[in-house]
Amino acid sequence: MTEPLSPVERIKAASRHLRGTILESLADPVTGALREDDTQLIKFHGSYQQDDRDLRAERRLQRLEPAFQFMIRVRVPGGVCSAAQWLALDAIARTYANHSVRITTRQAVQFHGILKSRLKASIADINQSLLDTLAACGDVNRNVMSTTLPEPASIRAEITELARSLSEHLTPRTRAYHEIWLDEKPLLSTADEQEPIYGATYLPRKFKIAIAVPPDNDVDVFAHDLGFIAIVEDSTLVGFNVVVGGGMGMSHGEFATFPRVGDVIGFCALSDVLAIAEAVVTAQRDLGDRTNRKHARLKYTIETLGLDRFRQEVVTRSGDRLQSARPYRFTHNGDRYGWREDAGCGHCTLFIESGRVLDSPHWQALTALREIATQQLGEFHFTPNQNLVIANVAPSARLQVTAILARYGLATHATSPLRSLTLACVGFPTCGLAMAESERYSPEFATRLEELLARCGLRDAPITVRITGCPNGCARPYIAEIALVGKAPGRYNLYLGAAFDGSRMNAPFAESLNEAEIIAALTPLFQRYASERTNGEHFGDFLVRIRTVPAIESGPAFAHAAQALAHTRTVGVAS
Ligand code: SRM
Ligand code: SF4
Repeated sequence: MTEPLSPVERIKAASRHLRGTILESLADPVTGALREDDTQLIKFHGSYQQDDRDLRAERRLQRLEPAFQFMIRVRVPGGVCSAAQWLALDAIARTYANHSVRITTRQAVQFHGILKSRLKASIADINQSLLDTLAACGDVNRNVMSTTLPEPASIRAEITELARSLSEHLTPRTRAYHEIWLDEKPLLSTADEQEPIYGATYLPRKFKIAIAVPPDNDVDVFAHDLGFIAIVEDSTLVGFNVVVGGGMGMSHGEFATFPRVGDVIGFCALSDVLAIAEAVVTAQRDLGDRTNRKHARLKYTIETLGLDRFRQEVVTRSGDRLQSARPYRFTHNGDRYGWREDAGCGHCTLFIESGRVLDSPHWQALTALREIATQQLGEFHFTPNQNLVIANVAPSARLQVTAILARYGLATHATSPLRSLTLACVGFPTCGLAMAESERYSPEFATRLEELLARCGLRDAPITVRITGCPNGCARPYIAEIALVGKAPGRYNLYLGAAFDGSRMNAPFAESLNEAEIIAALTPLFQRYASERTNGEHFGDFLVRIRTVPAIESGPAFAHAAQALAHTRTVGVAS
């Protein structure tokens, strides 16, 4: 018996290329929410319906509907934004949203707290600035990531251009977006409207692409459905190794779900990148699981088919454009902070804790960046690690930028290497899926770890730390050396032992710990690391070498380890 399609497939199919009844939902003054089916469709337009979870209980008591509000995600391929575009984002944050701009783990930006009545104006203003939100969420290709790092500038320019081309090539062709948000005259009939790459029901699930340039793996290329690893020979970009099948999401206690690092399936020439991307996307469109959304990402398609069969599919669909993979080596993860010079310009990477740009009593980030943008002192590049580069600053403007940053309390460096390598997802109060605090807890947890490291003589140890409020993995936690994944308020599962460069996953270590228990678990490990590590050995590799955790190389092995840990706990409770 064939399984029925998942309910979202029905909604997509009936939506007339993502129109649904969004216009009617927006016009309804009785509620701050959308009609149920439209809450699915609006994701493709770059927005999520949310409610303020801090207010839920109180509003329930008052018999009010939840405090509905919307998150808007702006698509920014390669994270590149002009000063004028930043000014538009800043104005939207202060006019329609909660007075903050949130740089995401995918080099995009989000606004939170937008009321339904202000959604249309917000999206129109974003488009006015020549950015958009179409396909920032939904079952389509999402914001394409590319490194903000590599010198020389010519390679970075090529990579950024490629990110834009991939993004453009894989953007849905529906006019629904323009009709709903930008007042384009509606088509008389959508029957002839074409979605050449996606078809009427788009992809089975979200799809993500990143481009990395060794030795930096700042984009976490192995966490993506499709990754491109640049191969530079004699200072020329010749092509890319192709990575498929990465993904982070899983569900606690559901061992058929797991994170997975992608596999390198070959090399393609620069001119073949779009063809390869289309081949991978259409293979996933046709072969992905549309019956179960928890089994619908490309990583499960590959686990089901087998990597060889999937590779063959890509070869066939792309017209035989895959060659043997070429050698590459990653040595660095995360961003490189402070000023760097290249092509006669300065680029200043700022540390923005958890990507939240706002004005507070201690630092006035919105004000500082507005001043830099108003004076056109540089461009704004969002990094894959929630930070911001003031890019392409002329030598004559460098002192001005430095003075503005200092005046408003913005730092180029975090208080420790560990904090600079810490990512946290949004979590409470906006994320509907959060089980524990993440962004709001992360600074405090980093302080606890800094104190512990200092006590162990490891003050300057570069260790990757990621915190998420639930197992969906928005801060890519399963490739961090230390990860906290929310289980319940104040309780986290602890994962340890990923490779520093993001190429190997961590392993489940302990479940449902509170802060004191996490610190107690890490203390002896840091102490041993301080005295027993070899020269240059990273914490994750050390934990694997001393067999504190196994080296987890595949998704099913991760699930197996999680199951074994859960079993130990159950047996422990029973006895
Ligand atoms: Fe994410 C869902 C925030 C990057 C895996 N993610 C969500 C939602 C929309 C919650 C929801 O579905 O209701 C979160 C909105 C929170 C809020 O209030 O803003 C959310 N995800 C984020 C961001 C903002 C986290 C951040 O702190 O920066 C990131 C936005 C990226 C962007 O600009 O496009 C973000 N999400 C990621 C990543 C990391 C990445 O893409 O590199 C992942 C893991 C990689 C992957 O996709 O496998 C990720 N998000 C998920 C998942 C699990 C998907 C899965 O395969 O199981 C969900 C839940 C879902 O899709 O059902 C989710
Ligand atoms: Fe929300 Fe979970 Fe993603 Fe955090 S990891 S933003 S809690 S969905």
